[in-house]
Amino acid sequence: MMKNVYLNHDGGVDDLVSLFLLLQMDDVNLTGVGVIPADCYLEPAAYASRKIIDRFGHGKSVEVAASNSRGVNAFPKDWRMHAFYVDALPLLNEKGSIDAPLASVPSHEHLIETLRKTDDPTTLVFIGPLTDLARALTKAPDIEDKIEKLIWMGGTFLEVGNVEEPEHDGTAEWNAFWDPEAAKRVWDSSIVIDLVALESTNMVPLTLDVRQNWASQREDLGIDFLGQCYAMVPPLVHNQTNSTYFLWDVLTTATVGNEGLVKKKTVKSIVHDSGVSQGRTELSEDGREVNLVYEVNRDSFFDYVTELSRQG
Ligand code: AGV
Ligand code: CA
Repeated sequence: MMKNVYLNHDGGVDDLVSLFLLLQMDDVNLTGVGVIPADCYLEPAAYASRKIIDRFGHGKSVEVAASNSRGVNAFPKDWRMHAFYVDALPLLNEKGSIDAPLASVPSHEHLIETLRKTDDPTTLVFIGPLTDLARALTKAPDIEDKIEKLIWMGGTFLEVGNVEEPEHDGTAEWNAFWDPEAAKRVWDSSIVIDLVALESTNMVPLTLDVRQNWASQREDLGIDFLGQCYAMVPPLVHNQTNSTYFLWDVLTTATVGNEGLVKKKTVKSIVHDSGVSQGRTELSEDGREVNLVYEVNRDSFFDYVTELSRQG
C-alpha cells in the first residue's frame, strides 16, 4: 500500500539526503516538502531540494515550500553553511535549470493545504524543529485528523544532549532547542509521535569505513551522491566533538521505509520550554505518550541506505 508522506526539513546534509531517500522508496507518495531555515540558510536549501527532486525524483512532481518561521536559539553559522555546498554540487547542476515547483505560500500554510487536499491520512516526517507544525496546528486545528502520525528527529532522555551553548545546561537536543515552545505545542496535541531521539542516532555516527564503502561504489550515481554529501561534514575519527556528524535524519527517514531497523518503546514525557534546560525532553508520569526509538541495528541500517540509494 502507498503511504502518504509530507517532509519538513532544515537543509542539513542529512536532511537533503533524507529527501533523496524518500524519493527512492517505492511505497511512499511524497505529497510535499517544507524547508525551514534552522540548521541552514533558506535559499540554497530550497534550491537544493528542488534540484534533488529533479535529478533523483524519477519524474515525480513534488512541490517545495519555503518557511517564514523564526527560531528562538540560532544554529551555528558553520553548520548552516552546508546547504550551500550541496546546492553547488555539479551532480545537481548539470541540467542548468530547475523544474520542481516552488509553492506560493509559506510552508506551514502549505502543510495545511496539502493535508486537507490529500484524501487519506498523511505521515509527517519532521527532521528539523517543529515550528511549522506548531503554527499549522494553531492556525488549523482540523488538520490533526488528517495526520496518521508524526515521526520526529528530536529530543533525548540521556543526561547529555547535543547543545553546547552559553546559558544552557546541555540537556537538550538541537531541534528541540531551536524552538522549545513549538515542541511544547506539538506535545499538547493528540498526534501520535515517534521520537527518533539521540538514544538511537548516537549509534550511527559518520565513520571513515562508511565513507570508504560509498567511495568504492561511486560508479553508481546514487551512491556517489551519498559520498559527495558526506564528504562535506566531519566524521567521527578519534574523539567525538561538538561538530561530529551522525546520520540523525537519515535514520529517521529510514524508519519510514523499514520499521524493522529499530526498536521502540512507549514512554511519557514533558518538554521544557524556557530556562537553562529549554528544549529538554524529560521522562515524567505527568507527560504525554511518545514512542521512543532507542536502538538501531547499525549494519542493517547502513546496508538499507546504500541499497536504497543505488540507481542501478
Ligand atoms: O540534532 C540533530 C539535528 C538533525 O536534524 N541537526 C542536524 C541534523 O540534521 C542539528 C545538529 C546537531 N549537531 C550538529 C547539527 C552538528 N554537529 N552539525 C550539524 N548539525
Ligand atoms: Ca535536520
